Amino acid sequence: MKASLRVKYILLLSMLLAGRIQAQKFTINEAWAFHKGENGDSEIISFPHTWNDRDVLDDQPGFFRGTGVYTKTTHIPAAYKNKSVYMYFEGANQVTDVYINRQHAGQHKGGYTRFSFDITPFLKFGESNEISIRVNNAHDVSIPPLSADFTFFGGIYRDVYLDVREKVHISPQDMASSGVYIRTPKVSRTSADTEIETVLNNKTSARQEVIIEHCIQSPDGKEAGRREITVLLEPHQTGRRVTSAQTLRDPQLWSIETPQLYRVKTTVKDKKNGRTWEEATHTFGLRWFRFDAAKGFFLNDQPVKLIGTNRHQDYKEKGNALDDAFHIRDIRLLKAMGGNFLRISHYPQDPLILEMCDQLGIVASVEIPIVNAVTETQAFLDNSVFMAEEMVRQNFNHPSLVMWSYMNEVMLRPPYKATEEAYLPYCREVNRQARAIENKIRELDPSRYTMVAFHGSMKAYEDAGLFEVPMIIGWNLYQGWYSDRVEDFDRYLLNYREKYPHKPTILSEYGADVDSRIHSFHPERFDFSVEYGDLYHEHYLKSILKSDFIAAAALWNLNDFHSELRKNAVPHINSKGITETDRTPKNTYYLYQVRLLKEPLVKIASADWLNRAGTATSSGVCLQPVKIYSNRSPVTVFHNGKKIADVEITDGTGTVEIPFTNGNNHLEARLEKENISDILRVNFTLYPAVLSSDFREIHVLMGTRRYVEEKETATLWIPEKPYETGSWGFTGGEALRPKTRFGTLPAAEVNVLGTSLDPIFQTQRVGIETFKADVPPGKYAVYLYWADLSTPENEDALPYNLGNDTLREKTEEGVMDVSVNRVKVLDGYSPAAEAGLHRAVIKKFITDVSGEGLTIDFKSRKGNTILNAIKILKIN
Ligand code: GCB
Ligand code: CA
Repeated sequence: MKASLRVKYILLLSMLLAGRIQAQKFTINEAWAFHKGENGDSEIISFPHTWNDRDVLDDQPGFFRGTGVYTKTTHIPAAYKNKSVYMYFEGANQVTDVYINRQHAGQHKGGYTRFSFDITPFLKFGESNEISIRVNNAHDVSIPPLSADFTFFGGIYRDVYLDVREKVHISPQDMASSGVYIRTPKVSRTSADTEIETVLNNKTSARQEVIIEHCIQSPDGKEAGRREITVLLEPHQTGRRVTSAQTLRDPQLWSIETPQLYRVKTTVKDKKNGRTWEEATHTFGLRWFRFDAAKGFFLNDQPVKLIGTNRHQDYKEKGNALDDAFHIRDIRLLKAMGGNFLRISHYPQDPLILEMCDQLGIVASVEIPIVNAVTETQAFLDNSVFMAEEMVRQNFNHPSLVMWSYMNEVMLRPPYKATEEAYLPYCREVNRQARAIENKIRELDPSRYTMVAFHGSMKAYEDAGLFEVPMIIGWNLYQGWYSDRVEDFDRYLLNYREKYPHKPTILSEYGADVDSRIHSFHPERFDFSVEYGDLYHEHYLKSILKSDFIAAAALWNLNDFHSELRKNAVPHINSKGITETDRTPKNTYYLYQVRLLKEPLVKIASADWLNRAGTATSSGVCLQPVKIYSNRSPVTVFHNGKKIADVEITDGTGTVEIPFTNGNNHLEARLEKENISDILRVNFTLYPAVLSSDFREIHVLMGTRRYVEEKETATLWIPEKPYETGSWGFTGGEALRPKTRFGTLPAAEVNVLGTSLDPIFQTQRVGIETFKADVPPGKYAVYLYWADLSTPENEDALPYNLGNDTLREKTEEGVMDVSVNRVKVLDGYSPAAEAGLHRAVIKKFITDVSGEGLTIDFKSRKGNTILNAIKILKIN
C-alpha cells in the first residue's frame, strides 16, 4: 500500500470507529497483485480491471478465457472483532471464488450481477489478512450467456467493497440487494400507499428486540411520513423480513420531466437502550404506469412515446472495466439526444446506470443474459432463475424501471440446426424455462411488466409457444440491414399486429452498422456508410412515431461495442452505435436530436466528413448533395458567404446541392427566425475533368461506390469510374459482390490482416484489364493495394448476422502479370501466395512518365486479375 493511501485508510478507519455511523462501506479497489492463468508473474492493478482489453482486438482469433487470480494482504483492525464484515462485489465475470487466509469464503456464478459474502468467520482481527480472489471466464454451458454478439471480458471489472456492520444489521445477504424493498402498490395524484420491507440479520448469540423506524422525506426535503415497528430477533436469526406500511398525501410524482425522488431513512435501534445498530438511506419514486396493446405506454395516466437506445457497458481500449464517470456520461448522452428510454442490454449493468435513469427521467428495462440459445439442462435453468432473482432484488427500488426481461433471440442459434429431431424438444424446453423464469419474476415483483426479445422469425417463437409467456413482446428487427429492404419492417409489424392485436409491444432493437470513415452517394445495406445508416434510421423512426402500438423503441445501439468475432468495416467491433466506442457522436445521433428535442435545432449532416473530393463539371465546380437536419423549416443555406437555397425540411431532413470548389468551402445552415446556425468547413479536392499540369495525387477504391476518409492523414479515397480520355479510370472486370441468402453485398466481410484501414481493402475489381490516368509528365509513385478476399469453404457461420453470412464459393486463386507503361513489374503474381489470404499487400512502383500518361495493365495467368485500390502520387 502506498504511504498516502495508508494514511487515508487509517483516517477512514478512525472516523469509522469514533463516528456515530455504525455501518461503513468503502471500496477496496487498489493495489491487487494479479496474474493470469494458474501461475506466473504478477502485476499490480486496481479494480475495475479486465484481462481482455487487448486480446479482443488483435488479429489472433479468440481471447483469453480462463482463470485470473487477484491477491492482496490487508490489515483488519482489532475493532472489527465485534462487527460483521462483508465483501461486496458489483460484478466480476464470470465465476468468482473468494479465499480469506486460504479458506474458501464463497463462490458466485454469473458475470453481471452483484454479490456479497460474510467473511467475518475467516478474518484475523488486528492482523494482516490475505485475500485471494479467483475469477474464471471460461465458457460454461450451464451459465448464460452461451454465445452472443458481444465480448465476455473476464475479470473484476466493477467496484469491490468492504462492508462493515454492527452485529445486528440490514442484510446485505439477501442476494446482495439493499435489504430494503420499497413498494408503492397504489399511487394517485392525491395519495400514495407505500410498503417497506426490511430484511434483518442478528449475528449475535442473544435475542435482540429492535425498533425499525422508517422516516420518509419528500423530494422537497420535508418529512412526509414516519413509522416505527418492533421486532424480536432470535439468536443468530438471519434473513428475517418485516414490512411496515404508510400512506403519503399529495405525492410529488416521478415522471420523465420531473424525475423527483423520495428518500427513506431506515434506523435499526436496540429497544432496551435506544442504541442505534444501523442507519441507511434509500431512494424511491411515486408513479404508476401501464402498457396498452393498442395505445402504448402511459405514465401517471399520460401517454408517452418511449424512444431511446440499448447500451453495452464497454469502451474504447478499456473493455468493460470502466470508472463511474463513464457510466454516468452514457446516460447523459442518451438524455442529451432527447431519449427517454433505455433497454439495459443484454445484462444488468453498473448500479449507476439505473441511479442515473432515476435522476434524469429515463424509463428503463433490464435483463439477464440469456442470449441466442438455452442449454437444455436443469443446471442452466437453475442458474438463470437465480440470476433473475438477483436482478429483481438488486434493482427493486428504481422508479425508472418498468420491465424485467430474460431472453433475447433464443431461437436464433438453437441446436436443431444440427438435427431436425432436436427441434421440438428444444422448443418445449425453451418454453419450460421461460415459464419458470417468468413465474419467479412475477412472484417477486407483480408491479412491473415482463418482456422477452424475439428476432424477426415469428414462426420460431410460435413453435416455442413464447407469445403466451411474457407480458410484452420485444422485437429485434433489422429489415433493410440483415435482409433486403427497410419497407419490409413495416410489412412485418403489420402482419404481427393482425395476428396478435392484444399483446403489448416494444421494438427492442433496430439498427445499421456505420463506419464514420465511409460515405456514399449511392448508399446501400452493408456498405457501412454514414448515409445508409441515416436512411435506415430515418425510415424506422418515421414508422415508429406513427405506430401507436409500439410503446417503446430502443435503437441498437447507444455505442459501438466489442464483438471479437466480427469482421465488418472495423473488425472486432459492432458498429451499430450512434456513438463510437469512445462515445464521439456519429451523424445519426444528431438526427435523433432534431427529431426528439423540442428546442429549435439545425445541423449540417455528415459533419465529421471534413475531407471531400470530386471531379469538376464544365462549370468548374463539383455539385454534391449535403443533408440538413432541423426541427424547423425552412433552413437557409449559404456556401462561401453566398445564399444557395431555402431548404424545406420534412421529417427532420432536407437536402441541398453544394457547388464545391477546390480548397476550403464554408457552409452555413441558418434558422433565420430563431437566429441560430450551424457552420461547417470542408476541405475539397477538385479533380479537373482533364488531368492538367497541376496534378498531385489521386486515391481510388476499386469495385465500389464508397468514399473512405483516412482521418489521420486527411486523405479521401474516391470510388472508381470507367476510363475516359484525358481523365482516369479502369477498363474491364466487375465489382466483387459476395453472395448471401438475401442478395449480394457491396463489400467483403473479411477482417483484413495487417491494417486498420480495412475498408480500403474490402472492395475489389475482379477481372480488371487496365487502370489508366492521363497524367502530365513527371516522376510518379504508383501504389497498388491488394488483399485476397475469398472466403474459405470450411469457415463456420457467424454467431451474429441473422443468417446473412457470405455463402462459401470455391474460387481459383488468381495469378497475374502487372505492367506499368508496358514494363512488366510483377510476373506471375498472386497476393495470396505472397501474403496469405486476407492480408493487406501494398506494392509501390516509381516510374517516369513522359508524354503518354500512365497505363497499368493486368494480365491473367490463372484465374482472375484483381485490384482493391490504387494511389498515384506525383513526386516531381
Ligand atoms: C441482435 C442481437 C444483438 C446484436 C444485434 C446485431 O439481434 O440481439 O445482440 O448485437 O442483433 O448487431 O446484430
Ligand atoms: Ca483476438
